[in-house]
Amino acid sequence: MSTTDDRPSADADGPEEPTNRPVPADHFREWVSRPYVRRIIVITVVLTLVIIPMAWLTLHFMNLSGAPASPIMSEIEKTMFVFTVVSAPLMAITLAILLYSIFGWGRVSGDKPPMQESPAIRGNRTATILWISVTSVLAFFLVVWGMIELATISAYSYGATPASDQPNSQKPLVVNVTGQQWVWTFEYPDYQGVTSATLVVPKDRPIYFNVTSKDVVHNFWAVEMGIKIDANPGAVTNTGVTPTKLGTFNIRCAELCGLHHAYMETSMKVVKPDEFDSWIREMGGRRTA
Ligand SMILES: [Cu+2]
Repeated sequence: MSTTDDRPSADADGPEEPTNRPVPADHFREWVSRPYVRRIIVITVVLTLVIIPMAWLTLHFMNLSGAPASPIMSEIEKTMFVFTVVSAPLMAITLAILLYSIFGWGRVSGDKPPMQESPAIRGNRTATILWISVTSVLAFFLVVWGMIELATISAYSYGATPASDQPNSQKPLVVNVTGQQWVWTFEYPDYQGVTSATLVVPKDRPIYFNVTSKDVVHNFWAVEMGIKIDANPGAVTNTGVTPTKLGTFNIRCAELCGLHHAYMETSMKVVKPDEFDSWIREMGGRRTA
């Protein structure tokens, strides 16, 4: 009963099932119209429509800690969301093929011969042109978007420009950040060198950070602000941000730095400008610049 031409019996909803018939180069349309190809396309569309709201929900839960608390973080989140949306169909088609391979063709047992392999569409001109143009457009979009966002974020973060050279009418608040195993220290050079284990800053004022380390490499990460930079021993790195939301946010070390790395965290309090001034007075500081 079994010959190489045996196929599983055709089911009610369509006689077309994968066979090893060759696909001529101009028969791409015929291939696309096959029931199993059409089913995979439908699953891809459905999964895409599921992935996009899931990405939105993930962002929503991430933001429960207060993000985005700066224009930088808003830009980063926008980029994460847009990139997830444009890559959702690719993730969906991969999952669709995987799921259909596992469940769509069913289990083969007994006398039933295994489903024969579908013919390759390798060398098909339509498929090649479609594949190359779609991926090129996607890659081009990601590069252009990425470069624009990088420039935008650099402009917000003050990059490596010293605080005194800022064109901004509002003078940035300088904070010297020092990492050491396993604590952070914040010094305010404009206020007689007030130091604190908690970072307190006024809202809506640019903050300029000089970051360094006393021992090994750490990484200063102000989570909801969207800034992160290495703290290297013997060198100073710079970054900056303008907090635009009142509240208490997280500061973490983002570079594995030893036994208690996971506990190397503190908080960042963004307060109203007058509250900041009274905090400085409480700390015994006075404006020196
Ligand atoms: Cu560390």
